[in-house]
Amino acid sequence: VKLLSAPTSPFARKVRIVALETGLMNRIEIVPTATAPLQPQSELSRENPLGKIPVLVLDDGEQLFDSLVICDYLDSLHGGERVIPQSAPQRWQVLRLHAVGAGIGDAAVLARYEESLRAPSERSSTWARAQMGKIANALDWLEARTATIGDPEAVRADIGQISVAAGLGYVGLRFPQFEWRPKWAGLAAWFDRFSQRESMRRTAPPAPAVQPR
Ligand SMILES: N[C@@H](CCC(=O)N[C@@H](CS)C(=O)NCC(=O)O)C(=O)O
Repeated sequence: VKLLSAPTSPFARKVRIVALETGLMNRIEIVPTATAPLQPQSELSRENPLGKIPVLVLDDGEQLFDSLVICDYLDSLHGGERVIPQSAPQRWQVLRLHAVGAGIGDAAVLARYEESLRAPSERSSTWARAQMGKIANALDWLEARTATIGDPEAVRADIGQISVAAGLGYVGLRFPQFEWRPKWAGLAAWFDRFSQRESMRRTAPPAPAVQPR
């Protein structure tokens, strides 16, 4: 199968982490794919009508998206403990945690697009600030529940942990000036430990190029 992906996408990273955690990575060919958020008729829209990555293209040509659907599919292909728990109440708790991590990713991607894709005259700092406010709220929510996010060194990571880690990694990559660690120190400690996992180290996004002054 082929994974249409980009090294900096938090959603594609989540899928790659799941593939590594479940031993499926060697069955997946990574296809670097550019997105074009301002061009709804991009080539990518033939694979996913929403024009977004990640997309998993199966051997019969069928496309799977979005990232949670891909993770659920991959989770059905291995015989080990599930990344997405099958039974309540863990299932709802883990999927809710997943939603918070994915929401951090969504807000950060929207704020990033506002800064990097719009013409300066069209940019809204109010919009970007609101997205960063949502991220701050999510960090508050997570900080209050750090003890229940789950053991960062557990043999089997779950999709909630993976989603939160991918979201936090993206915030650090795109908004280094948003110094979240001192304020949300419990979460930062959890993230540092989770980041030691091999699946996290092997999917770490490339460091951004130093901006010329
Ligand atoms: N809900 C989607 C979100 C995917 C997403 O937002 N991907 C971004 C890259 S990080 C993208 O492809 N953006 C292109 C666009 O918005 O046109 C998922 O979980 O897969």
